[in-house]
Amino acid sequence: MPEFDLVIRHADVATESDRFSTDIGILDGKITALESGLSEGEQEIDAAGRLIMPGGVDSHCHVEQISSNGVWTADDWFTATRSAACGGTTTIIPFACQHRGQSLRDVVKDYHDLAGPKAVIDYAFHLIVSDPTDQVLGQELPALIKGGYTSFKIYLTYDALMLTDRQFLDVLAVARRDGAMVMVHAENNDMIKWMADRLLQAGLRAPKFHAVARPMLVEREATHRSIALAELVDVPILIVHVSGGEAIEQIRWAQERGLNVYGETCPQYLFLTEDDLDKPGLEGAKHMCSPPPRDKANQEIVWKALEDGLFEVFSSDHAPYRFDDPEGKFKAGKDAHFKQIANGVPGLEVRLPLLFSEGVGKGRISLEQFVALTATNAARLYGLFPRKGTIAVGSDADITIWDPDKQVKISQSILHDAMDYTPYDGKEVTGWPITTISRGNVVWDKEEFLGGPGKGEFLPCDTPPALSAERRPVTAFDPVTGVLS
Ligand code: DUC
Ligand code: ZN
Ligand code: ZN
Repeated sequence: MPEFDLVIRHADVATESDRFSTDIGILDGKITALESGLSEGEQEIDAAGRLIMPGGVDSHCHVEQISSNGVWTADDWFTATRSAACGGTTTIIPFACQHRGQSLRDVVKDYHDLAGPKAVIDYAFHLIVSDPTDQVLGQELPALIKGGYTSFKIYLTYDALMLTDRQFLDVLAVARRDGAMVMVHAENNDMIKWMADRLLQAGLRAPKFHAVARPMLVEREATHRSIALAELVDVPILIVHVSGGEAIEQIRWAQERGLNVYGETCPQYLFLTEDDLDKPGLEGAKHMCSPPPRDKANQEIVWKALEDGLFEVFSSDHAPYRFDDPEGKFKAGKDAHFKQIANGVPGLEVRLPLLFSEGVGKGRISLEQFVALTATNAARLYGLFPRKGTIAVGSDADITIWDPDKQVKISQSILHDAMDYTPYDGKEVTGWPITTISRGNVVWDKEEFLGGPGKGEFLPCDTPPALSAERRPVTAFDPVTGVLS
């Protein structure tokens, strides 16, 4: 009887802090041995000449979620997780999104019903809180946090989802009291609406005006405001999908003050620009997301911040809406104006290869940084480490084997999501995940998907470690009890 279900031989392993050669022994979905010369496994993989890394953890993606404009994402839980697996990702953390009037508990149950039978890889949930009633704040959130939903996203824009500053403070206070990470979509709603109304009145309807109505300062203002509100409550926050220099300046300012403010960026801010929204006809819609991609100078600033360690995580923000589909981007019709076009871009499968090729391959970030940004930091930030995000004895056997020299021209035809386009069409990359292993099972190998629906497991998240850090209130007012301390 072999000692292991699977042995990976001659593994050149990269983690967030280390590089070593070893065999990897896997039993019952866990890594149980890391040393050379392991005894035989029931299955064996020879990884000589390849690179072995922890499977990616994509901590920002939208799966089977309905937008505030009433459009469903193109991917369901099967196609999204298949696509993730084929791109080297083994854990995703999408959202369970509360719309006003809904009980969060019911929302979470509904998302579980969708995910359970279809997920190919493991998953956790962030909660989108859009209706922080007394019931939600006082009962549902505390119970859900105990149940392993230890992160929330809140919006400062979109009429249907956004919170007022006061509601945001209420959510922050619950996060502080019960131990949860708050993620913020930081854009100023009134500034956007004020500009969008004027643009539309002037007959300016094309996709490129999406970017005109959401300039960098809209993001800068909301980023700064979020930092100030979190500072008042003295609780960590993470600013999601940071697009350029002015928001980065705010995060750097906060970090230099010693505040626990984290940042996330995404492929669209490294590889797309606002010029992509100005492509002929309706093509620009393929590149519409919020915040929008900025100019080349901002793209370079985002790269620099990634290199310097300002960002904690690099996520896809996969928000897929098909281009040529009456239920997709143009559900409101082909003559829809920019506010009516569904807003988001896909990216689950290309997130890792894009950053590997342009970041590691071009010498901008180290391999260790790559692993940290794409797997380890997200696992740690959201309370999944060390089960996920690393290669260590006792961790889940979530492993990606890379061919660092494989040259690939990205096109929709090689991807495994349910989309009809990729915004990265034609981009040539070097390095691709050729095998993906999810809890010991090979789910992607030799350009073939081998996984199955329902094999993914729900991952309850622990208290994010940042919430366990010592507090240092900035005022005499205790933000949880409301009394002077
Ligand atoms: N925010 C997201 O996080 N994703 C897609 C669109 C948006 O506004
Ligand atoms: Zn957002
Ligand atoms: Zn998103």
